[in-house]
Amino acid sequence: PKAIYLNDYREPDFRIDTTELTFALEEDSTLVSSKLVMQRNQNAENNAALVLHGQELELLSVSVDGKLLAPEQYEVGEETLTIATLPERFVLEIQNRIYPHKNTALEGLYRSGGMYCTQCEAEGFRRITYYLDRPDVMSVFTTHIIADAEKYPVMLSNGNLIDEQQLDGKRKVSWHDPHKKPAYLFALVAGDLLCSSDEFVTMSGRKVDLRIFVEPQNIDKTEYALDALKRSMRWDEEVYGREYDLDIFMIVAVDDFNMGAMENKGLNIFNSSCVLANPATATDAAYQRIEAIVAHEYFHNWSGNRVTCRDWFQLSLKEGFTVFRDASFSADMHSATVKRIEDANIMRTVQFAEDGGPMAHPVQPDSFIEISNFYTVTIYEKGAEVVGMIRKILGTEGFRKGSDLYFERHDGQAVTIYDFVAAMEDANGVDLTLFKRWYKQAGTPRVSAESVYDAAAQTLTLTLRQMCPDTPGQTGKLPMWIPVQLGLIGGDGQDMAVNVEPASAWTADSQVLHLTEAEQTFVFHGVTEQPVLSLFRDFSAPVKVECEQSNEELLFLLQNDSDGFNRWDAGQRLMLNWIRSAADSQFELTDDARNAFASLLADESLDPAMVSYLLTLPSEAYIAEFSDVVDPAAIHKARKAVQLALAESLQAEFIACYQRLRSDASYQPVAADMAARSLKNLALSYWVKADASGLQQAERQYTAADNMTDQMAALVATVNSGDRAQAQTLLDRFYAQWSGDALVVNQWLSVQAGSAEMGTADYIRSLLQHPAFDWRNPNKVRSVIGAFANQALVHFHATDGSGYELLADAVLRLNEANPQIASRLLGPLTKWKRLVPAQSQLMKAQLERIMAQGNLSKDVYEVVSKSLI
Ligand code: B3K
Ligand code: ZN
Repeated sequence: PKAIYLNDYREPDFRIDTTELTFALEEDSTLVSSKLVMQRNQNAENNAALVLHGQELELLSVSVDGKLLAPEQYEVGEETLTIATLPERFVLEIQNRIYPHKNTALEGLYRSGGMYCTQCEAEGFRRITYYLDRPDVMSVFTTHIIADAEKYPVMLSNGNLIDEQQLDGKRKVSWHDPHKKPAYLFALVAGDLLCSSDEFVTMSGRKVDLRIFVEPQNIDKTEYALDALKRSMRWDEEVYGREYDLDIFMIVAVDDFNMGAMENKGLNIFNSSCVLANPATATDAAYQRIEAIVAHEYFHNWSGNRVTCRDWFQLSLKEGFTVFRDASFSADMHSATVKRIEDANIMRTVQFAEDGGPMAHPVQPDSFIEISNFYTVTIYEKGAEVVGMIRKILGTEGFRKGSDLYFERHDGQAVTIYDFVAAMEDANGVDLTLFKRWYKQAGTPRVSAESVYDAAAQTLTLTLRQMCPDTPGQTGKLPMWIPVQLGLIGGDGQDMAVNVEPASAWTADSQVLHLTEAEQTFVFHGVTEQPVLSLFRDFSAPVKVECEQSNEELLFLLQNDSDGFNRWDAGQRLMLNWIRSAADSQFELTDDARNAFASLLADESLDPAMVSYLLTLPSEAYIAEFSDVVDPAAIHKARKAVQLALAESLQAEFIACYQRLRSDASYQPVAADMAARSLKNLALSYWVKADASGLQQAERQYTAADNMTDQMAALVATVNSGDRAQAQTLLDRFYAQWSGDALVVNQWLSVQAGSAEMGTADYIRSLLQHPAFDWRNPNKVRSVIGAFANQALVHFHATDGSGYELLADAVLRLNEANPQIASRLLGPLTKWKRLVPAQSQLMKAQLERIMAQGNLSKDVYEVVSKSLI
């Protein structure tokens, strides 16, 4: 397999003005006819040949301007169709056959259950027909679908329905999308589906039909997504001034889907787990995920569809920006602080690990072998953080001016990340040249802070140093522009008013200090007493911070910081210190710490969702990020010791908190109730650790629950209590109740597979034999293998290597059938260099075993080969 380089980008030689597709959906195959009205581009050489992309297509015929070409007039390669001699303008017609029933990669046109659906991003359209399958080729699409009228009463594509005809037993429908788009945004669906409808009136007064299509058994699970969609549409109008542009917006839920969802123009296709919910079957976390993904895909209509990417190296242009947009939306719908905590957690556990491993890449990569491997936390989440830093630098109003200019300038175009930055610069008269290093340099910068207080001069001198470690292919990195939002807190717990020198490095409105060099010293004046420093408030930059602060100072920040994010962060740092000091598995809380946490639990003025995060221990994955050599067994033991100490010393407070937050009101998926449930269920999880009365309460909650949030929380608490018999009793009851609902069964699988109490490799192998498991369904693979390798870390890292072997077996099994899923599963094994030597060798051996197999897909090959360097 060969790498593709950004530097090799060339404009396309041809364009496709219109694309007319006809799909005849037959019993075992599909006949695709395409009619492309094409032109040679001005800059193209006169004799440039037309090279179309195509994969696994059975070519039947090619004609140009109505004349059938003889086989010697074109050349069919492994993944191309080349036509050498062509006029300036021409009509190209191609017929080919494809086999959706055999498509297990879930890219292109495939079957999921009884329905047909498509997934074309990034390069799936070439599995449908020969085409210029690249995002800078945009065309107006018309789609005809012909299929059995009874089996496929619903037939959908992008845009508006323009025609419907009956043809003896079959039906033909035609859709037309007036907006030019690249092929990756094409979609087709056919099936026996039901639909929930609603409508939305846009800010200019146009009525838009909203429809969610599902298989009949799921029709009672669409209400929340429809509501989230309407709120997203309104929010994008109010916050970004963006209005929807077609008369209809459709969402379809499918069970077999590689990712969460896809933003096809006017016809979003969703993994059913990311759209279907009702109180009995979906947890609060699922509701929030659905809200965020519905919003994300909808927001793509502007940031992605109307303004798209020039090439796939620009993927973060649409993904980073759209994640940033959906995060702001979620922050507005729930608690902004809690949303920031959740996002920082993902960055600091998953993204920092990626950035420190063999697959580290810049937000704008220079090369890739398989683009599917680059739908990463770096492109998505770090890309969103980079956009967030631009907003920190420009302020909310300046940022909005920049986004207005970006949409206005580039509507209908396929552009680059630097076009986005240029719009931000031009709208604000700011030079972001230095800032652009965030897009080109991989790796997580480290920032260290040292401060000296001078009581006589009433100054605090702060020295900040940054360095960014080498990453594969990148050494000697340059300093980045790092916005450091900060505060100095006085003994009364209040922020001090300060002046900073040099003044040019300080934005007083947002309390942001601009660090732009490897080392810089700043002097704060008017500092009347020795302050406690609160750095990187609101997680103002995706960096690792090194700042010596005592446990007393951390406790002070936990209790007093005006920035909610840093309150939480101080608590995490404190708990991390405890866990590191509990290496002999013994730990006792100091009275001060106990009292501080007790008062947080009792403080009814605080947002319960926030308190729940304040009392949640750092995850094992996060703790691992702080070890030079990772010992998963030691981390697990030490964390457990601290957990037990908290559970025992705060038992009365947890019980009181639990009782206070119990509610007999019926379930509603609204922010305030979700927040209360999250703290109540956190309290329960500690209570079960403290004594047997907790386990009894968990069973009572399980039995009484009228909603999945409380039922699942009780089940998880019981599974994690270590009482295996009671865990099995509830697991059996759960399965008996829910075996008919695939999405709920997936939750049941992942509770077991991801549990440190249950998820051993042997147990996982037994789950893989369970009738509820199915290798063809990505959600099930994620629920079992993904949960095991990413959550049950002590078992994944079992000393006999059984966990690694299990994962490698799964990768090899899926390598050919579904390369994207196979490659994604590999993540945990790629971290082998960070582990203690014995584990490290065992992990490496499994990577080598995979490498030794012939026929590796590009996806798997790229990750394994880069990991072994
Ligand atoms: N753009 C899609 C991702 C497609 C993944 C292709 N392998 C979902 C999203 O980010 O909205
Ligand atoms: Zn996206």
